[in-house]
Amino acid sequence: MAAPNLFAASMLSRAAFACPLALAAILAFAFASGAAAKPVILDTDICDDIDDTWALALLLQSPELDCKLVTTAVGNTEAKARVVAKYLDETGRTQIPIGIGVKQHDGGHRQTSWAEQYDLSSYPGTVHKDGVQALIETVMNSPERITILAIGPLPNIALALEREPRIAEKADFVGMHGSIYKGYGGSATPSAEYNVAADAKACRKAFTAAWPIKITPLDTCGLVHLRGDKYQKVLHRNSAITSNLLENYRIWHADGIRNARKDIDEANLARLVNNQLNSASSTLFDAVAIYLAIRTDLVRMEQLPIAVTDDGYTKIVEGAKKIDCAVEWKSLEGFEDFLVERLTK
Ligand SMILES: [Ca+2]
Repeated sequence: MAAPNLFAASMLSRAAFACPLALAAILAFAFASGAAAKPVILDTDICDDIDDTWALALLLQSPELDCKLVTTAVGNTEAKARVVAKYLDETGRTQIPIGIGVKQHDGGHRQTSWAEQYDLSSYPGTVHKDGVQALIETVMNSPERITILAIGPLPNIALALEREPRIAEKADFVGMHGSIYKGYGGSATPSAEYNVAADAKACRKAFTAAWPIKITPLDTCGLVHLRGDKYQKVLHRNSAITSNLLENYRIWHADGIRNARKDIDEANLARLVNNQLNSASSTLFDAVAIYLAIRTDLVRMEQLPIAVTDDGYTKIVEGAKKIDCAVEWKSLEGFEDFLVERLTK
């Protein structure tokens, strides 16, 4: 967080001890009265899993963060950029530049049909064809320290570090990566987490660079779902942020079922999609990385020496670079409330 104004600063230490609610009110005052937001770049593999779209929505709804660029990662990064552009256009945030990341193929992804008709040249903001260069320039030209918020595999970040290693001196790195003590679904055995395993070499490059690193591994991010009243609040909010998010959720979910059951008829497909859409979110891994760029009070952090193995594990290895890891929730419910409050405001 950037320094709040003098009034807020003078009240912070007393309020932090006296009453958490008072602290929240003072922080809200600080931002309402013009405290500078933290500049961030979002590097996202949006369209593979749906949680990136939830993370993007949370970022747009968080006044503590000022998004200077969104870069798309993995696969058909141009098709993914169309989804980002349409979402930013629909939500009135087209001042945010978009960078097309390293393109790996021309195929489709689970959400890309949502923006198939969107013409990138009609995006009112800037679209950089070389997203990696745009990321480098955004970091190097930023008057203040910037945060790279990475919520996918890291081919863009690895290439950026290769082209311009000095970005690691000018940026902080916050990511959704790895698995320390727990694996998928809270299992007692660590997993080769997808964002690491999909490009372990790139992750190792990012995790050994000179910048400070903060991650939410599966230990925390793998446990986040919205269900019940919390999910219903998002479902029925009907704002540009939530309705476009839910449209993407619908297309993503339908596409997943179609891929798994090629012979499914339309009526059955609609029934299955509606059941899911009306009841709960999927696991919202990436939303926790956005939260970590703002606050860490709801998680327990450990600074650990982390090495990335060739098969995609993040292991504690003496002598490896120390990384701040969110290893456990102090209040998962508190985070879910935070997420719902942000998305529905
Ligand atoms: Ca992701």
